[in-house]
Amino acid sequence: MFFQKDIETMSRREIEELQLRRLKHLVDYCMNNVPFYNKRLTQAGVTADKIKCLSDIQYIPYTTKADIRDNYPYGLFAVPMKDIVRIHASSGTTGKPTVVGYTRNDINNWSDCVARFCAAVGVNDNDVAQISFGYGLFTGALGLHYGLEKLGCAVIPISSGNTQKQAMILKDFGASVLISTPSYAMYMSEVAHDMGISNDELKLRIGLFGSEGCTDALRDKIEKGFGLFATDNYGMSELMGPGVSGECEYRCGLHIAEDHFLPEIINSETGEVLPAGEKGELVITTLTKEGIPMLRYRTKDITRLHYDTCKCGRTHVRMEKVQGRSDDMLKIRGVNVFPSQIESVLATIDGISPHYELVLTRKNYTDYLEVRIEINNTALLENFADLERLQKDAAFKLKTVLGIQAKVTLVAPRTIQRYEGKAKRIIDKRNEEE
Ligand code: DLL
Repeated sequence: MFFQKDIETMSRREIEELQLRRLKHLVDYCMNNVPFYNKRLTQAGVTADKIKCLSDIQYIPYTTKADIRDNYPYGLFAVPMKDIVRIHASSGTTGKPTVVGYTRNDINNWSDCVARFCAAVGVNDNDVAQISFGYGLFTGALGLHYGLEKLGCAVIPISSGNTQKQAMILKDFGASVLISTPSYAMYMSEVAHDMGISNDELKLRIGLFGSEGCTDALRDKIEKGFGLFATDNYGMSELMGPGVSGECEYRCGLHIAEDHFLPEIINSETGEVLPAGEKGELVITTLTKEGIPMLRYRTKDITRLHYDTCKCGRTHVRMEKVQGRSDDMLKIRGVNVFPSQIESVLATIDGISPHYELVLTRKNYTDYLEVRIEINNTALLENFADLERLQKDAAFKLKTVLGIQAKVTLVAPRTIQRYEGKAKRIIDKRNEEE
């Protein structure tokens, strides 16, 4: 099923003409409304009339998360605050979040993009959709909410957490579509079965999962666990939120909404643009965003693009499932966590050394983070009260900055392994459970 068939099935020529027109306008728009871009573009000698074809995009400098951070909170906004109707944020690499703002048009385009990928896997106005993403600064819940409402679904904004209640509502309210991270869906299906709820009592038929990767093995388990058709969708707050791309019923890649996003694949080390079909880092230019436009934003997500027309009839390019990151960002219970954030917290605490290890585990399909920190004074080991105070202080500060609970384990001086080269601080055991 299509939500905007004319757009979703445009010929390649039409798509490229539209993209070029929008790209030229965007360059002008950024030049005139965002001092940061004005400086960058001027330094690079780029003006809208120098962009003659799509490949001329290569002359525009990349934008990174650090650029957003350096202009915290609103420095990259292209409109005055009176035109912003929504603000979201995601984790930055330091304690400060990455802030994004939306105009009314942005919200409208965003909900179109979300409605498209929902319709593409068969969601329609008869559906009852349970949104089990956390409502808040995270883009997942409200992004799906507006898109599903636009499609005419009955939305249950239950938010995340309280899993037994989630399972009860799934059954009692007759939800036919579930929206969550894949790991939370898996956990919820186990809780539902433990509560004695069988799939026959549920009306679930489609899962719209995203915000983190999902292996084929996990997808199979969720499908069996809940008796639904599990689909993947992708996005990020800096670009909009969910809705950048999503699978169709054939699940052979995620269609990127190419009228709003212009994708490129680059070599993440050299910055060189790679030919179609090669694997590398996804770079996206937002073609229509008014609130906080992004010129060649480096997503750090590794994937590959396929331009052949899909069996579903959609012509918009498909990206393969995200295959990893070119930086060290971790997704823990759907939340972005950077080891550098943890380091910045630890640096503020007296009594601990800069040596630490992050141990990630998964139990009941839920991620757990343990931060093992070395104390710097053996004498502390003798004093239980001081140790406990230190541990609580670290746990509290980590929770404030990361937004998720971490278990803090203090260990004796010189017990964490030292490395001569790049330190290996992350021990990820999460796939051992699957
Ligand atoms: O996770 C937006 C989103 C919400 C997408 C709900 C889909 C559904 P951020 O919190 O800014 O935004 O995190 C963005 O999450 O760069 C990827 O590394 C990762 N990610 C998002 N979707 C997927 C996916 C939202 N389907 C970061 N598969 C991105 C793998 C994903 N990784």
